[in-house]
Amino acid sequence: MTLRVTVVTIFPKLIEQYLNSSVLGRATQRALLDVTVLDLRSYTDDPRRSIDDSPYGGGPGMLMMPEPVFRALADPHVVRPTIGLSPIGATFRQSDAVALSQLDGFTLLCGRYEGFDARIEEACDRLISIGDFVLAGGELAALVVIEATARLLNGVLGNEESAREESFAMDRLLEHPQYTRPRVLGGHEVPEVLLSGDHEEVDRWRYAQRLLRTLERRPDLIEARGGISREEVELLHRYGYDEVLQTMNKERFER
Ligand code: 6GU
Repeated sequence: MTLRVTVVTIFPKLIEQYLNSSVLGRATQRALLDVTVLDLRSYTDDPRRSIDDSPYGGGPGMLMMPEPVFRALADPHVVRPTIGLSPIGATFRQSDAVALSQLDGFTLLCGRYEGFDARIEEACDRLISIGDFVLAGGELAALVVIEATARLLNGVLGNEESAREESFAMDRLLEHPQYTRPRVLGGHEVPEVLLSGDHEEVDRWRYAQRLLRTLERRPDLIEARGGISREEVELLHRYGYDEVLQTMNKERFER
């Protein structure tokens, strides 16, 4: 099945350029993804092709006008849900990418200027932000959403990557460290266990590394998954990583 995505933007070439490369180009070639880009300016009705106007009540900057957007959203290519890209939206997460990848399609509306006329926001089924910072427009955010979603479609990634994806989705831990050749680089050696050929031991070590990294770098993820289990504490203990456990409030983390 093909995921049908429509993007409404004033920079259609910017979107198309990126879509033709990388993972997204491959997904499109394999007919797993079909992106239609609509140029917002072609839905204007004045000779200057205006798409922005100054805000009522005064203040700096320009707002995206509602009429061209409403005309664009009436285009037969527009597949619902309609998602407005805006810093006031809900933060986009991996779980959202998973949910979008299971739809028949969706439409992304890229904002530019200081924001949308509020009636545009109301017309969208939902608003999405890609994080707590401000971009000049929604185009990069649209590409982020499309890439995060399309790479989850069956057949876009190889089997190996899909399996790793599954493991992240299930236990929500960061990736373990990985190494390729050379074995020794300026005194930094590849951990012995990875050369041992003992696959079960490698799996255990990797799991301990994932726990360790997540505890150190993203304790918020550990909290979100409800702490770490007794078996996981054991495992860290086995590899001598007691220190990281001691520096944390054990009560809070143990589940
Ligand atoms: Cl979706 N749009 C803009 N303009 N800025 C953002 C964003 C979106 N997400 C984070 N910052």
